[in-house]
Amino acid sequence: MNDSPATADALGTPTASRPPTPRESSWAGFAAGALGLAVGSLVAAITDVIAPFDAVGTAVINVAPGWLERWAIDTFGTANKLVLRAGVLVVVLALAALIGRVMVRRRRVGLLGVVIVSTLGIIASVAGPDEGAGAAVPTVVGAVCAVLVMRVLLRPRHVEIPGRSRAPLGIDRRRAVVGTVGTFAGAFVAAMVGDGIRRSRVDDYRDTTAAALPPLDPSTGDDRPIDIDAFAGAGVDPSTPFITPIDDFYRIDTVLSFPRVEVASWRLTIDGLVDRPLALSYDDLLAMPQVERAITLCCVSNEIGGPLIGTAVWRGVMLRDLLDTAGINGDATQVFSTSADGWTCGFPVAAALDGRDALVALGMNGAALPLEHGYPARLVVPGLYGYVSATKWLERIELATWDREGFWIPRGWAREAPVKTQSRIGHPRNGERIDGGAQRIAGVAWAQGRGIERVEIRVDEGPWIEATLADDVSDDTWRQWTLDWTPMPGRHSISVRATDKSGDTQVEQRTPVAPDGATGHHTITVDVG
Ligand SMILES: Nc1nc2c(c(=O)[nH]1)N[C@H]1C(S)=C(S)[C@@H](COP(=O)(O)O)O[C@H]1N2
Ligand SMILES: [Mo]
Repeated sequence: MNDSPATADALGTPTASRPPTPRESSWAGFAAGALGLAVGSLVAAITDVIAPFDAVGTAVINVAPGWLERWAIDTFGTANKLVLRAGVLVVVLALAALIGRVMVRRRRVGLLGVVIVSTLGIIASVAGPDEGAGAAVPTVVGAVCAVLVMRVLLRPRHVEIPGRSRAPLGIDRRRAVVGTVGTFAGAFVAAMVGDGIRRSRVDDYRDTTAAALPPLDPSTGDDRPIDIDAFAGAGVDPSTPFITPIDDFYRIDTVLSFPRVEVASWRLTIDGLVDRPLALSYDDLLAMPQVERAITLCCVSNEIGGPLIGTAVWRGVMLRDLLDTAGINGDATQVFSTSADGWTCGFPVAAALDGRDALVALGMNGAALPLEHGYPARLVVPGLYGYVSATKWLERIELATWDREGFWIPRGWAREAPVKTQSRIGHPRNGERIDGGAQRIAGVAWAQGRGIERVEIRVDEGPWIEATLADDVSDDTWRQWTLDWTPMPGRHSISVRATDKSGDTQVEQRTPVAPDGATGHHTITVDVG
């Protein structure tokens, strides 16, 4: 900021002065940027609006091209959001360092940089479906903080030179280092406090939503409750219990912080091409006949053998009952739904009416839906991948035509996406070293809507051998299978293929997950010692 020469060392003895080096100014920018981000996050936590950081990450998800998102889910799986956050952090701090460097010589250009970055933050923040102008405040406060701190860190020191006036000394290296480190420490504390506030808020919300649903009452038309622990075959494959515990249930969505829906004022709107639009409260839905169904849900992005699949006992209301009440207009071809976070998807009207158990689910595995899985209500449609059907934090079901496009469709995924027949080896694990002697190979196979007829295993280049199937709980759930095996020592490859009840056998040919789900056999390699 000041490069006029002066003289004095740290003790006040005159020496040659200098402006901050590019390195010092970059560090100052970096530290000030970190503080700005953290303060923004803290202010957002206090005022209960979206953190600028999350807002930018969400904006990246929304504008990213489909191939990039596919690559991210493919490469990082459910850790993709962690990677996204880290990416946003790196980019913002790199920009802050650059701005710090520019600021020393060209203050206005530096300030312009701050304005541009914060404008992006503000736009991203106020763009959220539930955010107002107040969401801009954290970014503004954070940016102002960052600029002020940067000025302090890069301010030249002045000395009183006897007999002369004040002379700028240039930057004091020690003070710059201490100031920069102190700023990082401040950023850390602000980030931690903000995070603590946010966590406790989510915990409070979780407590208010954890109330048990009223038990099913068959005398009022509800289903008989399913005894989750009593499912046959529950222990067939130790790595894959028949019902997936909530904590192990995969989670895929586009939000960085899930919406906290106010249940008292929440309504499920059913409108569009219907005779009688509906707006149903949570209690309205609970007052309708409740059904309980075990249904396997899976993600189109699940690689062969991958983890993005789970089976839960879903409890709620039949979608077709709701649509019957609303009265579907004959022109409707798509059931198009929207979530509280503005995510959308759609599936053919036929899938809601063809007799399958499409549900508006309020409960999962005997409790209210967990926040992560869509509280207060979500759709579950057996036989369709989640991205076309399973809207979490459900707010609106619109009867529409196919000119409406769900979130993933313009990003390169198929409009219609029935689940493909698939199978997975759960035990042993790929690459595992196992003892010789009697072994058991085990896993699951699924073809929701059609059901599993047969599962076969092939070891090395041997013949396909039929596995033993566990109980056939329903066509909408996966089916566990086992095969006893006494291997010879050495390395073996094991493959699995399933045949569904319509007679189709999984093809060997591998295709990628996009646009409508992977094909191919799951094959693992084990070393028998
Ligand atoms: N609101 C919302 N609902 C959503 C999504 C989303 O991104 N946002 N993702 C869908 C996808 S791609 C899948 S596979 C399922 C996953 O549901 P789960 O997270 O409960 O396993 O939710 C679906 N519902
Ligand atoms: Mo998905």
